Amino acid sequence: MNADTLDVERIRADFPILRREGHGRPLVYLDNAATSQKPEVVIDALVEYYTTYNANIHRGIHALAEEATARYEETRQKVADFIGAPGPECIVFTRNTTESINLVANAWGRKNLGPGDEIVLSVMEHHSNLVPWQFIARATGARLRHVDIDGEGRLLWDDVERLIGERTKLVAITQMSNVLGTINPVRQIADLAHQRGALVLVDAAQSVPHLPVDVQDLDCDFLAFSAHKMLGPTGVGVLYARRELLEAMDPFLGGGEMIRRVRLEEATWNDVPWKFEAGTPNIAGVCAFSAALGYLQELGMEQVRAHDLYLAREALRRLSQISGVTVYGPKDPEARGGVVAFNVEDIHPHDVGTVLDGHGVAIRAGHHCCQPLMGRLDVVATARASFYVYNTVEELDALVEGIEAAKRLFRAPVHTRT
Ligand code: C6P
Repeated sequence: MNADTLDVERIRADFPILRREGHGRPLVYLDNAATSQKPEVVIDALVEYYTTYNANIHRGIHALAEEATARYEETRQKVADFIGAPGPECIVFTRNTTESINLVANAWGRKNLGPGDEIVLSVMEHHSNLVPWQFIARATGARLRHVDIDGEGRLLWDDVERLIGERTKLVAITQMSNVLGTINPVRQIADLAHQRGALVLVDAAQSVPHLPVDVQDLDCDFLAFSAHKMLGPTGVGVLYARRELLEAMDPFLGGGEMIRRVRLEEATWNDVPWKFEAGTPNIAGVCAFSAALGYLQELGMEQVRAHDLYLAREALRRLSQISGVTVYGPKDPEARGGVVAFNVEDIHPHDVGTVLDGHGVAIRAGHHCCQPLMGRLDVVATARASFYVYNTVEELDALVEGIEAAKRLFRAPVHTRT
């Protein structure tokens, strides 16, 4: 697909923040893998909650509480529909992807892992899909194995086949790398893992916002993502899990809402998914997430993907024409999402980021919470531009201009006094 598929000018008008400037220039927001901006309908939905039906959920017997509960539970159904889950009971609301993965590591891992068992991860994982497994491996005696990548940042299939074996209990893998942009063959990995008796957790923090994702097509057992990367509010995460797994798992956090009956010395648990939602959740955030899902559904996830692909292709083309720029990840834009990590020869990525910021261009620079991957790429850090539905090719030109400016600034000849 070479043409743009979204009416980007119309979309941009829905995002109030895009009207502001960055250092006196039009804001060019290319840090969407960190968090996306929010359309007016989402901001309005937050205000609507607090101004018209603010109440705690599942507890009250008054009209406001009933309305808040209904809207919260409607969003659960909408999330289930968005990812093709069989029903709302498979959807647990958390704070973010990180908490969703920690929930599985604790509630499933502690019960099901022991010495000699193996958890297969990859070297491209975000810290959120590495550190929780390190905790659990230490607590249970399980062993961590890591699939390596090739020179273009794709998983080594030989490693996948070699490492997923009889001892593997879980494969936990990202569907789209937040650095390389690589889209991993999750369905094939799930088929192999299931043949060998292991479960599959998908870190979908970057994929659900950018690709059509159907958990039944992927045949995954767990899938985690965050609302804030897909036009929704911060503080709302999702864990999808197969119902029978949720039912067999012990709770993660204890407190109000997750119980059926409590005595001084013991308690029994609520039904799923509420068994995993202890305490008052982010009601406003969940209700406003509904508006974000509606917005994306109206655009169409196929079109969102096509737009990302269009920008990724254009970005790769433009960056490859700048001397001294190294781009990481697959060369084929079809094999990646709208994330482009790069370095400029002899200039620290933080300096690149600072110069770009001066041009009004917001990117991320650093290790992107992927320190092992940085080690594997043999870099300390990278710069990273990441796109979403409101970005344009003109903004890519601003990115290129900023990189050229950084090169001029940092490569200027050093004058010595004679
Ligand atoms: N990556 C980035 O700039 P949270 O913070 O829990 O919403 O998402 C964590 C997470 C997990 N997996 C992947 C693949 C991710 O990209 C992220 C978040 C951001 O790349 C912030 S570090």
